[in-house]
Amino acid sequence: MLSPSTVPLLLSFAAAAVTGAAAFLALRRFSREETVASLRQDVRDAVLLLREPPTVLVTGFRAHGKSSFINTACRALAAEAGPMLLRAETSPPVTHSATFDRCVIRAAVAGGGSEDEKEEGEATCAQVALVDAPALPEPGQLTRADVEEALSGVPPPECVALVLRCGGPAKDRHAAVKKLADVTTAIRQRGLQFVVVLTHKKRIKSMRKAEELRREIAFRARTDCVYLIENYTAGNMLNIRRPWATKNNLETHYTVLMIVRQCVEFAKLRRSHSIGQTENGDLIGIEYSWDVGIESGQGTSMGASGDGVEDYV
Ligand SMILES: Nc1nc2c(ncn2[C@@H]2O[C@H](COP(=O)(O)OP(=O)(O)OP(=O)(O)O)[C@@H](O)[C@H]2O)c(=O)[nH]1
Ligand SMILES: [Mg+2]
Repeated sequence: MLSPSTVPLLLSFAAAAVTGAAAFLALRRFSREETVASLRQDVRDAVLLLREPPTVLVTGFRAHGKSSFINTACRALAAEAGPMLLRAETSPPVTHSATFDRCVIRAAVAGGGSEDEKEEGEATCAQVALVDAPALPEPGQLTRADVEEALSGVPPPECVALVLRCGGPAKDRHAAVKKLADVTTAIRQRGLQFVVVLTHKKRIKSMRKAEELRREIAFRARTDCVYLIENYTAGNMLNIRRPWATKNNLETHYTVLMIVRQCVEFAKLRRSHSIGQTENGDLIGIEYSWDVGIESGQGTSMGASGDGVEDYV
């Protein structure tokens, strides 16, 4: 039984513990915000080193979150807060692609966290060109020619972000994953590097499941550049307390900035392989030594025999 004199002592211990935990959480949040700001600054520095904005093609199957990924990237790159601004049109899954035409969204990259960096950011314009493209045909009908067509549009991509939904019906997901090896082979044969973006991360129930999925996709696509992300969506705007405000999520911010950083690096690498300079500093293209071209067989259904997947499992 506690004596009455110990109660105030216990209460002050409890208060101290709560204050300590709150301070620890605030410190941790502050340091995560600092990390995001410094990553954004790193993206900005890398973009400014390239003389022209890098061009990233965002492609994938219908309603897997391509346009939402672009909106998410724009928000994180511009360090926006408050209402979610939609640069690319999104819609709930329907029978046809919500994105009809290829369009280029120029995402501005803000400076880091400090006032000096922000002022400098406003003065020098750093941009990343994100190409929002109509969806690839459904996995069952996808041909090599379809992937070729997606890759050969204007402006020519320097890197590809291949968007795949984690959640959704298992049958659809399985069909999309089955085609992954073929799609990524076609991208590689075009001399392009790519990242795989797995959207709807919250649908994955546990960290273990998320890691298993990441490994499986990495294995099939033969790349380590696989990222899981929960996009910001129009649905996030329905905040009862503050209507139309979308709360920023540090994990989403960090992931999308990491993806863009990787794409910038791939674009830089591609330019160093493909671009020469004339005497007056103009850029000229030269052939890629590692672009082996697409094999014949255009119009044939990719992996129709079911191969191209089993090869990797
Ligand atoms: N919960 C959740 N919903 C998402 C995510 N990404 C996209 N969505 C939702 O999925 C639906 C389709 O998203 P879009 O961004 O329009 O997909 P898309 O790939 O551009 O679609 P098309 O242009 O029609 O091929 C929308 O209702 C989005 O709000 C995500 O990471 N999490
Ligand atoms: Mg779209």
